[in-house]
Amino acid sequence: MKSRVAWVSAAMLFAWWCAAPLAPVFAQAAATATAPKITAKIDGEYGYWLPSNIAKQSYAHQGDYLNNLLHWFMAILFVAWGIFFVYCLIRFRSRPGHRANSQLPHAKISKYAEVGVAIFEGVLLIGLAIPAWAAVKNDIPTADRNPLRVRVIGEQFQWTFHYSGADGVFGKTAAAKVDTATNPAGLDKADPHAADDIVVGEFHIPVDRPIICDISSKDVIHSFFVPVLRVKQDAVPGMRIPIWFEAGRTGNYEVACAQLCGNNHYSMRALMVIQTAAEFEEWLKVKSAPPEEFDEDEL
Ligand SMILES: [Cu+2]
Repeated sequence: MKSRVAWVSAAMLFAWWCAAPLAPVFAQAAATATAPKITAKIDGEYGYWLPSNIAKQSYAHQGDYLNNLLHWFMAILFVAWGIFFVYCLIRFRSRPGHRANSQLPHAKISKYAEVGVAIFEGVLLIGLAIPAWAAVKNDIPTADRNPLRVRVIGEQFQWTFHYSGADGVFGKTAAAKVDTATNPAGLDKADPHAADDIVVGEFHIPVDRPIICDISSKDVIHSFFVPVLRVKQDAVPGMRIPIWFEAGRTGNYEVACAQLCGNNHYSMRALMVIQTAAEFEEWLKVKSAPPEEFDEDEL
């Protein structure tokens, strides 16, 4: 009897020990269950391979090309090495009259081959990868191409998009003014430039016009990810990191977070609406208009 009580107590203690660390997780999940939901139909094909590519900037297409090339290259390597492996298993197996030898051969040729591969990889990194990445990050569209600048702010677990409005100047922001529900960008309403600023949870952009996004985060590291535009950039607290792209097709697409940023990371998504220039200007006008005064006479 005594031992049964001891066993039950031990089992209960063990269950509590397992479940206790989960309590804050459940509490946080309940608090953030109000993450924005996307009800619009998402365009673009999402199949077994990459999603459709609607980007106009060249790095998006070069990336897809390199991705395809590397997969074919790896497929050929995989098959070739597989055949060589099976050949070696049979050729050097232990059998009557032949003892399998586990000693590595000390041939000079393999040492030269290894040094050659290391030099080749160094050339690939310094001569190809670093210049390619520098071109993507540094060749930002200049003012003559009339790029649209949008601030993108990540937080657990939503994206906020801040537009400068008709005056083209962002209003002042301050961390002390941030309120997730009423002022997610921390806009200083006293600043005259802030009057026409637009802060929304939906990402509206015009088609066929370069977009420069300044990515930042309010809490942990997130990652701004638009699969159909081949855009991915970490959002790091305390930094404002630019990334640029240009959409070539209108429609509804999805912005995701590509950095495991907490237990509701899966729900950190936003609707991206790519519109014609006229539709986008109309949307800007409607959004930046001051709220209508309440008129008692109209009742
Ligand atoms: Cu995130």
